[in-house]
Amino acid sequence: PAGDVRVLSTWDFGAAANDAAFARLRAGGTLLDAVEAGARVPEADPENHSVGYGGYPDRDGHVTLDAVIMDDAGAVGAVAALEETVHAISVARRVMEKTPHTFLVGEGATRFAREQGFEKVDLLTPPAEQAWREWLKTAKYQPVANSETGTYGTAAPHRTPGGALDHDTIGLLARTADGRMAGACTTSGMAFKIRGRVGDSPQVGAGLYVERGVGGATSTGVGEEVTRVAGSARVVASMRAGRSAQVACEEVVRHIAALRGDAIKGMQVGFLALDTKGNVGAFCLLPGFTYAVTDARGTTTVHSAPSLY
Ligand code: SD4
Repeated sequence: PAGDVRVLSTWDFGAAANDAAFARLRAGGTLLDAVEAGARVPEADPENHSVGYGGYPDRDGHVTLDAVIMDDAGAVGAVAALEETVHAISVARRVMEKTPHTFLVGEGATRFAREQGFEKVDLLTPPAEQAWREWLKTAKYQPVANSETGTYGTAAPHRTPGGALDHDTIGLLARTADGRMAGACTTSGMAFKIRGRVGDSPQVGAGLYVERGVGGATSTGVGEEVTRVAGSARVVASMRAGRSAQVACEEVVRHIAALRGDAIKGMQVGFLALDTKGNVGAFCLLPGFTYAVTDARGTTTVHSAPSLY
């Protein structure tokens, strides 16, 4: 039931991230501690090719990371095009806590990470390098739903050894029993993107938005389609206007579909929302968007959120 402590996040790997976030709350951590701990799980996982270490590189072979963290009291920190650092979410948090700014990018963000003591790590793992070299043979930009490899990549969606589709970005939303909330979003962005490309994920209002007394939203999929409409801010605005978390997600997906028509054929965009009472919303363009919900009773993974098509 709604009303208790609840953590919500995108894709299958969200379950492990939720568990880490939930454990952090249980141990007395703050909401920011919790969403940071959750985001760090896929960031450190070399098997996850769309977040952090092991992420697919840009078209020049550099793994570049985007992340944002925020709470409902106006605390915000973000990084984009961060390199050679595993935990982009933690660097984002340092931007929030240690600087007067909300957003650092590129070389400056990477230098700031070093100043803050984050270890320099080569993020390009052999499998990710191999996938990039494969991609270079055709260098074709063709978005494919639910597949980070296929997104701007090769024809066939990549599958993990377990057979699961190799999914995207993690967005997390967490809520305590008093209705307070925080969120985090972290990604290596589109596989084989143009160097310098920044998606929706690190942008407040696009990849993530949290508002006190209303709720939060986060997105995954082709970031350009979310950025274009300030997607997560729009979901929260719809909730503020009285729509449920579910209807708010549906409304924004429908808005994108109506706005973009054939231009987004075959592309995935998905939103998750959590209101201050703990109600969950999830909606996407195409079938196949998975998410995980954790509360005191445990974690439930929903393998296919309702979709427009
Ligand atoms: C981005 N939304 O950079 C992120 C990554 C993602 O499918 O979810 N890709 O556009």
